[in-house]
Amino acid sequence: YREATAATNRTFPDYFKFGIATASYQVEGAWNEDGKGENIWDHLCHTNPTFVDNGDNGDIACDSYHKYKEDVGLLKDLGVAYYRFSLSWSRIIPLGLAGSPINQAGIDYYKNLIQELVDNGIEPMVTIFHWDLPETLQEFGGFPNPELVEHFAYYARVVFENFGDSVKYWGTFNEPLQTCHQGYGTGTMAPGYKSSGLAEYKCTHTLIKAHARAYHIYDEEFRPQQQGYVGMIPDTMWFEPASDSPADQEAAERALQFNYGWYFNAVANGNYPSVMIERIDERSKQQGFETSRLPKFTEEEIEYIKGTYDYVAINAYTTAYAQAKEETDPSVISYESDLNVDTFIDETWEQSASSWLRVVPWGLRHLLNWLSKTYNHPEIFVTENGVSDTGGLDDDRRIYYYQEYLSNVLEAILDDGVNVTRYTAWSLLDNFEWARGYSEKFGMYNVNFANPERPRTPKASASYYANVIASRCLVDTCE
Ligand code: GBH
Repeated sequence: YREATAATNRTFPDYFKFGIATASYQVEGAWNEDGKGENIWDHLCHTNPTFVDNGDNGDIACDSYHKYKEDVGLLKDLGVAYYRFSLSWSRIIPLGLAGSPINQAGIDYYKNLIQELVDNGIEPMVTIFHWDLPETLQEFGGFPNPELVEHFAYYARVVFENFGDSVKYWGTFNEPLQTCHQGYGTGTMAPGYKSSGLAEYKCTHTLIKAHARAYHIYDEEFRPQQQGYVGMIPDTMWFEPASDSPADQEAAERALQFNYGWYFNAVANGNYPSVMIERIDERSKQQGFETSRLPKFTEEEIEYIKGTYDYVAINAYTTAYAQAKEETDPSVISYESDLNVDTFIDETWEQSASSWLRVVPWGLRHLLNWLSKTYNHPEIFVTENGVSDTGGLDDDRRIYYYQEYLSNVLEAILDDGVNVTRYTAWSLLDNFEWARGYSEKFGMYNVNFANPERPRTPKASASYYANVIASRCLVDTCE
């Protein structure tokens, strides 16, 4: 199919699993059917239609709520070992509140989907939260309100109880960086709050405690019977030092810590990265705060949070250069100035349909090596990786992207000794790409959003991926 290079003509080890992902709000539709409650994306799209390009919303999306059997058929055609999808909190608990009523129809929908997967030999990998917070919880303040820990604990228990016999791989939070930084910092995602350097730190503080709480609930109440695995699913781009200078090297490491380490250092070691604590404490003091803008975990909390993961996950799409810069005005209150790193890209890197996403395959290999080194050689799952275009079935550039990124995964495994055991493509279907609506396409299957039946059509990348999975090889012939 494509010319073999040194990297691409070797095979993936037998234990290695290929999967593909979606998320509830992006594909399900049925936004108010069968008792589902409103979530923050329903609310945002309906009350502020200019927030999303073209006034798009997820009311119908891919209609996977009704077409899940067909979706499982597509997964079967691909030959994936597992399907990573997320649960809609407000479909299961319409108000979201701890102790509030459970919607049986919502439970049934996911039971049916899981059964259909199991019947077809596809393992379910379930994300508990992928950004669609019940609107009622947002009215109570959302993630910056510490009460959210209790609401999430209630929700987590309900899903472990109902689905845990069949689900062995759980992810608590998808890309918590986006939930907090974009949701409550830059305001570019629902609920759209702009409180950089303030609410976003409180958001993260609550979210990490909620994660740890769910992990312990699983550990104590469900793991003995269910024998599954629980992790968090953070994301970062790779930050490549702009030069060999110690200042640029340090800037790149600091950027990784402010993005990935903000979440995963807490999960692994019980606290925020020391570079975050030092910088934000110091800047807060200069700014006249009595206590740091970065909340503190107590010793007890640190012990409780430390080690709450059974695998290390990474959503990774792209790369930027990182460069040291002069300290900006110390009075500025924002995450960006707390971090204080210049980032830029190489304009020759291939573009996608997403402004933030350049095609930089080698970045993934660097990132996997960094994760392995930073977190003591754990088992690593790539939980999302993929590329957007503006549409069309002959998606040649998507095939190129997958081949080259997977080739770097293979080199990380075979040449660098990184223990990557899973790779998850984003995404099965063209879907609701958040603030970009339906304009950016990530799917291996095209969805015709103009047709009420939402027909799916395989793109060339679907048959490429099916071939890779069947042969465990990225080119026509492997050695
Ligand atoms: C993931 O986010 C999500 O998990 C998934 O739901 C999504 O569909 C997929 O990837 C594709 O985007 O607008 O300049 O502020 C990927 C990581 C990082 C992508 C933040 C959007 C916002 C850039 N995201 N980014 S900007």
